[in-house]
Amino acid sequence: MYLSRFLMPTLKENPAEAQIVSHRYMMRSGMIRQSSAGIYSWLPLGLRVLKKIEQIVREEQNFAGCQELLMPTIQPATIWRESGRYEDYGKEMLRITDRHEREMLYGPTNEELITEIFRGSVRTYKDLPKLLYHIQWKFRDEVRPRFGVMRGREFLMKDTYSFDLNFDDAKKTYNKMFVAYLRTFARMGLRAIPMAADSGPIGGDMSHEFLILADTGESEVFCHKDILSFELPKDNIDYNEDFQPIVDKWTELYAVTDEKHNLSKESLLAEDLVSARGIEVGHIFYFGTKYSKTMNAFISSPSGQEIPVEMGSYGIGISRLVAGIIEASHDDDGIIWPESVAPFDIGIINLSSGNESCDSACEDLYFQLGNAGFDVLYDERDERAGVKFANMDLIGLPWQIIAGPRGIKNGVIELKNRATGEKDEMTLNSVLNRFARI
Ligand code: 5CA
Repeated sequence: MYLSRFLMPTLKENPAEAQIVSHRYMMRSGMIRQSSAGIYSWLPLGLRVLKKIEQIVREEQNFAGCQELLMPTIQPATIWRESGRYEDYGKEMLRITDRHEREMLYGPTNEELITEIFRGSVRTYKDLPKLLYHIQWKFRDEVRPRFGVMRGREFLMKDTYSFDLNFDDAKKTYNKMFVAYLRTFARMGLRAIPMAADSGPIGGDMSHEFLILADTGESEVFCHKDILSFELPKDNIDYNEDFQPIVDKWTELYAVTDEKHNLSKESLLAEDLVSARGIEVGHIFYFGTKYSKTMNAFISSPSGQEIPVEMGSYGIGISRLVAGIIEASHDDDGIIWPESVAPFDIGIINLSSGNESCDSACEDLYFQLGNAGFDVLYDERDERAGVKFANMDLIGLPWQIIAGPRGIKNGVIELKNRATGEKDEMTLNSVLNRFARI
């Protein structure tokens, strides 16, 4: 992509309303634009990151044995009346009436709709387990939408729903998702810590939030310091394994969100307790038969009885993660994207646009790297070097190729690593070879 053609309305100044660094950098780099309170358009740079995160989540869900489907954003009120949550959900639910006076709503979550789909499609234990997910926009009319996409009113969530025959199977599914979440967040360069949490309006009695620690986090959390250095699950994982030992390891030390904080029964030394702030990027729930009973999602068991199916749900805040990753990875000059979620892999800065040899070297690199499968953003604008450097640092691409007339005369460019700031002088060919090997 040529930068001159890319819609990236960068801002020099920090917008007054942006109180936390991720919101400031997302606005300044032109990733998002507010449409109304807590509702944003995703501009091309932001959408690229959102899609990368979505794809990592999708790959990890598929690998864990989940199937993707897509439910609508608008749901009928009838199913929420069946579960009893229509009134309970209160003002956070956006209620809509259609032209035929039918009550509808913009889904804040999908337990009811998936249960309705399940009961219409699955009748016997032989078809279990089932793990279904979608990646869809949600709407919650939050009292105080704030911090940009961190707490939006419209936000993108991955929500998985599980259906099992009995508690033991449901627990196995819960454990599988627990491990899948550790892996998913690690792929984005994040250490997300599972913490025992309240289940809130979703319900149920077993629930963990996954939080990344950050001073700007909205949640107050408490945990044993050793959890912060636990090893993440290994790369090659077999989902037929029993994950109880991994889950036990992560849950036996104290780690809770503030609603669950109670040290009265703990034997925890004061010096081992970390109290910190965190960003909730995922939340998993086991709620058993809460919805299947009220909504009649029954299956025939091996003994021929009709029994309510055991359920759980598992959410990841995909749009919140964009901001969460920035909170975890930035410096004073801007964002530092982990390679796995970067909007482009490489940025090329042409320090002398219009100079024939600079232009042709940059164009050559741009096309060769593109052909090798890299996403490249090429700054060929007629702008001052300082502006180009500042923009490139702000948007945080992992690699910058800096080409100036003096170097190009000798066939060399500078390769800069955004995370470390290290710069290497390299010939054009060695740059190409280097990326060919990645
Ligand atoms: N149905 C369940 C799980 S599938 C559910 O709705 N869980 S949740 O309420 O915990 O939301 C899942 C994730 O969505 C949260 O962990 C959080 O990362 C994200 N999320 C929740 N509310 C917002 C919001 N207002 N803005 C951005 N992300 C949000």
